[in-house]
Amino acid sequence: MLNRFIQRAPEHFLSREQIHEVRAGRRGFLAGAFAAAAAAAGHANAQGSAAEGDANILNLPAHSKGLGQPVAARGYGLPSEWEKNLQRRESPGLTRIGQASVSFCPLQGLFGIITPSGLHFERHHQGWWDIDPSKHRLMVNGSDDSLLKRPMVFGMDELMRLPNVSRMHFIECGANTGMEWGNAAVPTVQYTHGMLSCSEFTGVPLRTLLELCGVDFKRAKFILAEGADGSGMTRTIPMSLVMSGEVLVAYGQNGEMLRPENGYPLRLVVPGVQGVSWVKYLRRIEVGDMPYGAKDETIHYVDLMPDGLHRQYTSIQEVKSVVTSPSGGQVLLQKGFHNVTGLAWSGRGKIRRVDVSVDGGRNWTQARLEGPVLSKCLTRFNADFVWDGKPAIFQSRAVDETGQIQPTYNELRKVRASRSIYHNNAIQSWSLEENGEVKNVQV
Ligand SMILES: Nc1nc2c(c(=O)[nH]1)N[C@H]1C(S)=C(S)[C@@H](COP(=O)(O)O)O[C@H]1N2
Ligand SMILES: [Mo]
Repeated sequence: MLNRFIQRAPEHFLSREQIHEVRAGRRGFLAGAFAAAAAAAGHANAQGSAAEGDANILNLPAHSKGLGQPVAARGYGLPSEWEKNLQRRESPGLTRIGQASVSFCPLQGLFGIITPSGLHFERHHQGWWDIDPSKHRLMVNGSDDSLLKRPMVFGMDELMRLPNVSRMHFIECGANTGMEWGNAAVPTVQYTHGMLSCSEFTGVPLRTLLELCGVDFKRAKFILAEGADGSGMTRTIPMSLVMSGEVLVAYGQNGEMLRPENGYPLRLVVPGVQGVSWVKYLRRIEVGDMPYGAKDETIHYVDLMPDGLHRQYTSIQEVKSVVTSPSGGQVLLQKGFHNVTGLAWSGRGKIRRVDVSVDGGRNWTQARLEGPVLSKCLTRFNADFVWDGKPAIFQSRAVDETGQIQPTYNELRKVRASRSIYHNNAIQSWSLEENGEVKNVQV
């Protein structure tokens, strides 16, 4: 369809005779006779118009005639050689050093809702580490002794003996789409929306640990989470989220241990809340009775409002969606049918509905939500599009189960102006030009 396999011939129609030749070639080979294959190869030289057929199927390549690789040639499997283009990518010049930067997830090339762990976006304030799990500890304490009876220090083996749960959730950096506040700034969905990923996380509900430590839940209203890396990452999280059982002290990601880039061996999972609260290399939880006012919640991750004041503690990621394909930088090679696909999510719960427009928001049709549709998780949507060769503008607009609707840029700027960095959930537009190229635009 698009430029994922640009070398693939657009048409695959074969004549009845050609189909017969292909089948005869296979049988002939099995019988030890190569005549049919040779004839097929001869035919392949006459490769021409689409109506002639795709000659690739007429050849018997080496992999049809010899022995393949043995088992366990790779103890840990890797993607195909042909998929090398699908990579996390840095935005050059975004930060001075790579240790305080972001790598963006290639949303344009992914299917379904789960992000392969090796393509999960990365955001480090001071670089990543591969910490020895046998030496890692998690301390749970109170801001004063009356809030928590038994301060405790857990090793990984102790945590992993406790009852665990596995849940699928998205994580989105609060700064995702932050470069687009003023105008269309970056070319691809990888850079506009790629600080977004979704995994199945496994861990112990934080509530379980707090119960073990004897927390006074009537008076303890907040927790502070602290990471073990040099960034001094600390965030306040309201106890109400912890009490819901959703906040996890997680060690598992997509069936295996967390990747080092994503906080190995322990990270906090705070469903629906911006990524910065998902503290990696988690080393300490403190229970308190008021917000901590840490640096990463007072001067960073705040919203600059039209009156010049900053709004703090806007942690929930509001309803949002994006068409991931066709998207900026891709090329439609042909007129006719194209599947339009994308992702929708909300920090407030499930996605109720996604509408898609192909004319810049004048007309909308309801997209198909592909299951499962889970709370605070990515939801995949699909819609049909038949391209007549004329320009088009793709948009998607999500509605969540609380009735929140994703705003247009005009609607969002009326409330938030355009000098913010964080929490941009506006409708994204991709313009399809007559030559098939797709570009980032704002309408
Ligand atoms: N210890 C620690 N935790 C951290 C960070 C960090 O730099 N150090 N970055 C935060 C930010 S801003 C985000 S968006 C998420 C990114 O998680 P990821 O790197 O697994 O995608 O981790 C958060 N947790
Ligand atoms: Mo972030």
